[in-house]
Amino acid sequence: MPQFSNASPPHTSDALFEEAQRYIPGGVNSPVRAFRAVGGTPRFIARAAGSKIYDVDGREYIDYVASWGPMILGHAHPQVVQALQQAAERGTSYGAPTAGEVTLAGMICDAFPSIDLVRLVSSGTEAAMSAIRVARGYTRRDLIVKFDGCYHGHTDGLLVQAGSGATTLGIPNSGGVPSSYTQQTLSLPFNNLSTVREAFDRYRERIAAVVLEPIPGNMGVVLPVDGFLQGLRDLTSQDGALLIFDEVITGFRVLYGGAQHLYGVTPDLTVLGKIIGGGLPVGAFGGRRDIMEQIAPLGPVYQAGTLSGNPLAVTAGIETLRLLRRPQVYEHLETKARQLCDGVQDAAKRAGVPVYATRVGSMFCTFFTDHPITDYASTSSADTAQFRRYFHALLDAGVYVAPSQFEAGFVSTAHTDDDIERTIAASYRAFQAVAQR
Ligand code: KE4
Repeated sequence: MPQFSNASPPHTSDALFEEAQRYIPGGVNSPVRAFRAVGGTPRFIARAAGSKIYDVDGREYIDYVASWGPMILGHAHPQVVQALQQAAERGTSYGAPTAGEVTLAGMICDAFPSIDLVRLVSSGTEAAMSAIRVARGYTRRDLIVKFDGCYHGHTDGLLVQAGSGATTLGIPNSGGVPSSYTQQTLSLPFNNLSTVREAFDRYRERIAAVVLEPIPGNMGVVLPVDGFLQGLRDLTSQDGALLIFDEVITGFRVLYGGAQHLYGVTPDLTVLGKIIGGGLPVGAFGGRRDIMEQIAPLGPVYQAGTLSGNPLAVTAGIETLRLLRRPQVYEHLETKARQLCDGVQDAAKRAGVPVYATRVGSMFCTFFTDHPITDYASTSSADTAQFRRYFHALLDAGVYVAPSQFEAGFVSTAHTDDDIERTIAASYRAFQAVAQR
């Protein structure tokens, strides 16, 4: 066991990153945090409040990562913090049912009419993995269709390379995943209904489910083309397969009822996470009663978790959703995010840097390309070297965006007009830095 010296711990990001790499693979507990796509030292964060985060070197940043989505109210919202403090004094985990779980589950079912029953878990990965299992258990079929560039957590069967056609079964894109684990997965191009139709023709009545992010946020933000989501709904219904919306990012983000409310398409199962935990570990999967009644202890599909429905986590989730239910919240998020993204796009134009900007509500992405981005293959046109320069110019100017071209940015209710104006000004200077190279 490492012996911690009693000297004062390192207090700069550089020193902490060096120390972290002694104990943690890559010095981080999730790969994207390591800044590998942009280079440089990840900033170790000391604290956060509202729209700001503060690193251990005392620098302040306007934050658009929002812990990868959960912090839609900004950081350390007083009402959430107070509820957590009170909950902690009542104990942190009991391994027994609690009233809070009933409240949060009820709020989720009220927000998503497609969800009759919901099971709380501790991460989006766990929720997606469990939804896939119950879909297979319900349909008694094995094949799963996903889409290139959509991420549903790190469950083995979904870690497949971008597909190459409607009939090529998945090949692992991660070490440690036996090829047999991905042989039941088809990965198809997003926004391309004809390849999905081909898959159903080829594998008639063998596909258990089609799973997707209705608005992908893991290849940057990509918008579903008109008719794509409804087309998937029709194809799955006709074949007896299930439609699973992974709304870990979009749930309670683009609207209180998520993307399924925004686009008016009803999935059979929904995967949730991030916002429903208010920054603490919560995931959830739910849907039609006849499907969810397959889950233990009611049915034969096993699923379990020590900290599922954890009292502190559901407390943060309940307070967050209560605050999101207030009138005009999503209208204000829409106005603020539009102001930001229009300003950034105008800044790029003034600096002469071609960008393709996407946004749905308060989730957005600025691709460094002049080509439209409609699927994973088209994201290859993005100039990641330009993004890298843009990222560091913003970081040096006190604006913290995701350290990868292929992630989503998020506006919170805590971002002020001053934050937005400062970000637009910093973006213009960052675009100029890009243009000068
Ligand atoms: P978690 O297991 O990380 O809680 O959730 C997995 C997941 C599932 N579905 C979607 C649509 C997701 O976006 C995610 C996780 N998102 C990434 C960021 N794009 C989490 C950040 C990270 O991996 O560190």
